Amino acid sequence: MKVDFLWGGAVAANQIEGAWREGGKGISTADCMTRGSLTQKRVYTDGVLPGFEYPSHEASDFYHHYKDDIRLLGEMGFKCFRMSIAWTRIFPQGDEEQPNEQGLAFYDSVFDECLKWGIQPVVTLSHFEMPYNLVKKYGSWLNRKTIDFFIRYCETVFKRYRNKVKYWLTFNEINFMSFHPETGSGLRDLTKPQVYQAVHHMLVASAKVVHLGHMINPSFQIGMMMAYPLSYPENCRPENVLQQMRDMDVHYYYADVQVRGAYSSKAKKFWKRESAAPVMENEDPKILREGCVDFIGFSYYQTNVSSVEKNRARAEGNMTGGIRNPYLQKSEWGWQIDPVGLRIALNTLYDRYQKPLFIVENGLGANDVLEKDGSVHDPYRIDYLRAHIEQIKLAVEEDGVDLMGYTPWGCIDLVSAGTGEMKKRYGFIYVDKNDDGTGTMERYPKDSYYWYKKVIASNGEVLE
Ligand code: BGP
Repeated sequence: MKVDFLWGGAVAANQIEGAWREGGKGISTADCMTRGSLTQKRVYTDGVLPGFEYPSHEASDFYHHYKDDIRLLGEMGFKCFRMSIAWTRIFPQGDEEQPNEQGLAFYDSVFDECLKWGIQPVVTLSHFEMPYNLVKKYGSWLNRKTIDFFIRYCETVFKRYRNKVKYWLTFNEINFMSFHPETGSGLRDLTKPQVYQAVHHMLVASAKVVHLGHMINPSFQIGMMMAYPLSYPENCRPENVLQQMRDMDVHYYYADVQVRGAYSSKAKKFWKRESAAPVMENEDPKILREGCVDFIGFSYYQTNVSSVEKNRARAEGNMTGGIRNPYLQKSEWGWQIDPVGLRIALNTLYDRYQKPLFIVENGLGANDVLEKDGSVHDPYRIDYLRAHIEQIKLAVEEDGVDLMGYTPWGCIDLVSAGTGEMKKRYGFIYVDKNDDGTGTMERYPKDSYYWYKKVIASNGEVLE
């Protein structure tokens, strides 16, 4: 791997910070998401209501533990740390003229701590949350005004952290953001035209932010972030191959704009077929053209199967489920594990866009056990990550893919976005916090912590 390969891990503010009302923070959409489970969906309530459990309110309490947490990451040898800024710490209501200094000061300290350990922050500007007030008062991304509020927030943090942060991502998993309540847009039950409209506003916002960031600091590297649920045709039946192409087109819709700076001809056909063309301003094509990203960040957890056949067995997955693949094992939460698929994903994305790639999420959610002596034995996680890193190396070294870095998801245990559970753990670092609210919040390195430390130290050579 390249000498400057960015080995690290990833988290998101609403899933790790807690302290939902401290430091002047406002209520975010993520603060209104209840706890769920594999069988019970999380609910987005109309504000924070009595009688509901909201896991983001305390989460893993990174807000009060960040120094120790970053020290543990530093001791593991992290080169980078992907995290997000909670928009509501900077603009609590979203529509203020002036930012909240306490929120800005908090992230100053977090970044300083990272830099002290030689860790580059990789910062997501919007990870599954936004000020609740913007949803209530303006209608979230359906309203073009939200673009301006987002720009004001991004300009504030770009200027403030211009010498501390080099790597930025605009919207987390933008291809899921507008459709699923757990992704924080606060929008539900949208019609097709509304979906395209909200997405258009987000794409314009993303492009404007990329352009602005480059003006503020030309050495900023600003990427997009998509979930990449690669799908395979069920077999060589041409209709299934065509279906696979159609299933992937849904995801390329976003990346095509963010990487190439314009909607594809196919996207325009979608609008026509569905009578759902978004309303655009005259300047929008120019904005999109001038706001192309520097790199492509993506999450990769599992693959799906595409088929026109009915009644296929189903599998769970990241936001969307899919058809069961008989060749693959599943995680405890039913996600299909496919390391070779990651090599295919890297090749496919690189062939299509010829831009540097960054795997900003990957990992295994599992129910870990904290032993009496403080150890956590997670060989399944090591196996999962090892198999994926082997495929990454093949993609880079054998296939020539340009890959910037790798940040496995939830490097410190945190709240699951999909289910709101703590027990669905991804971390190298165990957080003693249970779904029933018990636990000391103490941190414990798992076996995978010591394993990944060796992986980083050897730049991916030692995987045993
Ligand atoms: C992605 C999100 C993350 C994260 C991850 C794992 O969709 O970007 O925020 O949570 O998936 O999903 P889950 O938490 O549902 O296991």
